[in-house]
Amino acid sequence: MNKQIFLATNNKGKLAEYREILAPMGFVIYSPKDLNIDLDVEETGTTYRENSFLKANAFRKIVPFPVLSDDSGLEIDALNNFPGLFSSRFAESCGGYPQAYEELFRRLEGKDRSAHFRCCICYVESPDAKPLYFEGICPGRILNAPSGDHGFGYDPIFHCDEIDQDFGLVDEATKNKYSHRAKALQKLKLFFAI
Ligand code: ITT
Repeated sequence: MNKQIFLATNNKGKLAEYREILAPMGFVIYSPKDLNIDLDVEETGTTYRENSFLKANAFRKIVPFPVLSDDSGLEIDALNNFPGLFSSRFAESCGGYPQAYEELFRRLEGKDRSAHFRCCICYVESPDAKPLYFEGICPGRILNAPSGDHGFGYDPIFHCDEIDQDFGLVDEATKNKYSHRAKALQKLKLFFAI
């Protein structure tokens, strides 16, 4: 099988995680930056699936490799799964992640802090191929204050239940075993039979 894959993301944190998880299986992951592509796909979908397809499909039309895309987010139970699909846009609207953490802490005062990360991967092998989806969830809770600075995005305020550790404090290899992305990628690996 073709072990060259294009990852349709402009998020450096995601790219690093895909490389770390897939490189040991011999995959070479290209990013938009590697191919000098400057494309930011508008996420007009109302579900992770729709947005992941929009990204994979837009890039698959212009690159010579099978494409993976990743639409993901942090869903907080007490906030009706907010910021969810808007996780990236919410941080931007707050002026950055530290401000977004503070705003979430404020909204969560006196409320239950259960939350989970969700990831939907879309795989489009060829321009006319049917898109395939692989999903993963990582349950946990929102901390009372940021902890550590590992990972990216909302990692510093997330405590992962499965390993009983803060994502802001764990090393890359540990996050990449238990994260929502790791779980979605495990399903992709089963599909690829690798
Ligand atoms: P691309 O669309 O270019 O891939 P993006 O960051 O805009 O990059 P999304 O629209 O899927 O991607 O938004 C996902 C956001 O959810 C991301 O920017 C983080 O804020 C958050 N997020 C997703 N996975 C995360 C993780 O593993 N750790 C921390 N935050 C995460």
